[in-house]
Amino acid sequence: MLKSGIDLRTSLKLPKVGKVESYLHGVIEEKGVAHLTLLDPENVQAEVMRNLVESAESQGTDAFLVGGSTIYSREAYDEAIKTIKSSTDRPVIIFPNNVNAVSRYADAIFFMSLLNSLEWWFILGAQVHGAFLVKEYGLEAIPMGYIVFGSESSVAVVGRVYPIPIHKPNIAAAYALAAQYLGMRVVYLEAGSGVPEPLPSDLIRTVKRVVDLPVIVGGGIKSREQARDVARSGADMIVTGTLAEREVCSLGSVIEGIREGVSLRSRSQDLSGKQLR
Ligand code: 1GP
Repeated sequence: MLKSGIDLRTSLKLPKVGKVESYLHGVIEEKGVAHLTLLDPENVQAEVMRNLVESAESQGTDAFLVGGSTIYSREAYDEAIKTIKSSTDRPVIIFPNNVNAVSRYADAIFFMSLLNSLEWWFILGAQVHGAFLVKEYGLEAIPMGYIVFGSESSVAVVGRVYPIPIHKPNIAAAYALAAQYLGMRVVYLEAGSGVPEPLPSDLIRTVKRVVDLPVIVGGGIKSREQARDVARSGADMIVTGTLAEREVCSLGSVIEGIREGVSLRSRSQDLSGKQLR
């Protein structure tokens, strides 16, 4: 109580974890890993979007991300999100490349900072420019640290990334820990869409050992075995984009690979929860 008699204690309103983020936490608790299907409206024709979404859902995907490094048309983006929303009950989350990708029709947005960009715009500029729009649309914002590896992918080039070597896991872990200490609630380790290989297991393991946040891993995951290894290494959420767009019927086998990875992970832990290897 202040001297004036005005009690300010009730005025403290802290940001809450929203519905979509809680849902993702629930999926991770229940299944060990959440599978996210990424759709880029620039790669998927409007006519096939509905079938693709229904097929991904029937094969067990847990949520949809919508985004791509070169999206420019707000109208096309809005239309794609409306189609996806009307084809599934799973959450639809914006995975933005820029301010253009803030759409009122999604359930949530990964409010992300590209931590290893050399451009202020991708670290904080676009976020400042888009923040009021997110508020106006009532979108659930999920604060995320985005870390991009390699230099060949579209996201690395468009995002002016200073590439982190994939064989220096401690550097990646330091970025991830900085994200945690800055208050971000999820970290995304990105190999880049369509790259030949997913991120290596020791990189994912090291990051998981260091941070307490859910870790998303994506880029280059196209087979059951790759999905199994990424899940086994400790990823909490796994993203597949290119495979979903080109060969949606194979998503089921990636999701099976994830389940195998989770069960191998539990077997390699002792009763105190420590990793044996
Ligand atoms: C890209 O991590 C995602 O942002 C997905 O990558 O298209 O290689 O599955 P792929």
